[in-house]
Amino acid sequence: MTEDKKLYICHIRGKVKRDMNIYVGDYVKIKPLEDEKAIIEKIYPRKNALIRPFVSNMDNLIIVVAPVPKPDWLLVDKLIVSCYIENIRPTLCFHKADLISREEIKHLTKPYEGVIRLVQTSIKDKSIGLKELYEVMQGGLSCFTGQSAVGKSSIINEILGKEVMEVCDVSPKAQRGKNTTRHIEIFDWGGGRVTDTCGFSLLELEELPPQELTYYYDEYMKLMPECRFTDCVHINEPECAVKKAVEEGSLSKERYLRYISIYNELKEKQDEKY
Ligand SMILES: Nc1nc2c(ncn2[C@@H]2O[C@H](COP(=O)(O)OP(=O)(O)OP(=O)(O)O)[C@@H](O)[C@H]2O)c(=O)[nH]1
Ligand SMILES: [Mg+2]
Ligand SMILES: [Zn+2]
Repeated sequence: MTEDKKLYICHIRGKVKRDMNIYVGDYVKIKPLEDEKAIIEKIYPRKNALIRPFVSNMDNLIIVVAPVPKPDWLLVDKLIVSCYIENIRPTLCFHKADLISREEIKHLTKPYEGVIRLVQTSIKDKSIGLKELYEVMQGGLSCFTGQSAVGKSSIINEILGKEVMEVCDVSPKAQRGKNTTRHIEIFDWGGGRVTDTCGFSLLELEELPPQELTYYYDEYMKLMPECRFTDCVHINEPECAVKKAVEEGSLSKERYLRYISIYNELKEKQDEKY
């Protein structure tokens, strides 16, 4: 799509493709041919990119969870870390908020309070949260991600006021979704651009030294000056302020246990390498 919003079906020059993978969201230089066709001649440097979802140049990543399917919080935590590594603003969107009470949602999202931006939304009960979501999405490119069947495509259709994306037609009673969305497309919604993506549940973090994981947990960084060791990773060290806060209940134990499991995953990767 050009700046004047003209659409071209593009092919990419072999040489360009060999040098660099092309992402959804890339800014490119094109050479128009006849019949709205064009050739991509160059991919401009990107400010960020993720492999899952396969999108670049994002401003917001909106991580969607819902009461059904059951939230995969490990996936959420990994996505938050990926955002911070790539300089993307994460937002946690608790969707299908019409299905459970406000108190239950508050309880479920408590570990993220004061950590990342939170919104609650529903398209069945439109009085819930859509306004806040639009505020989050102002300007730039917002990308929706999360497990299959949490309602990403339903939200995109609501934002655009028309059925641009196919939505899972059966109510997903089963815990796992059906992977209805199979392509990624960017739309203009008036306040910026937005893209739906394909649902997934497995995410391998990019290479990151395990001892650096703590830098991507704002709530741990705040306490770190109180840890006895300046390079504390909050696992086996004595006199650790993070562990103390977890024991006392002022930090979420679940999120801390997931932190340890991500740490171990990164450590294993590192050990494999050397
Ligand atoms: N109760 C309730 N159900 C919703 C809401 N939004 C979506 N759903 C239902 O959730 C199901 C899944 O919606 P989709 O929009 O297809 O989910 P998705 O996240 O795009 O799924 P994938 O494309 O497979 O990744 C559908 O049956 C929707 O009708 C909501 O606000 N409340
Ligand atoms: Mg979808
Ligand atoms: Zn510590």
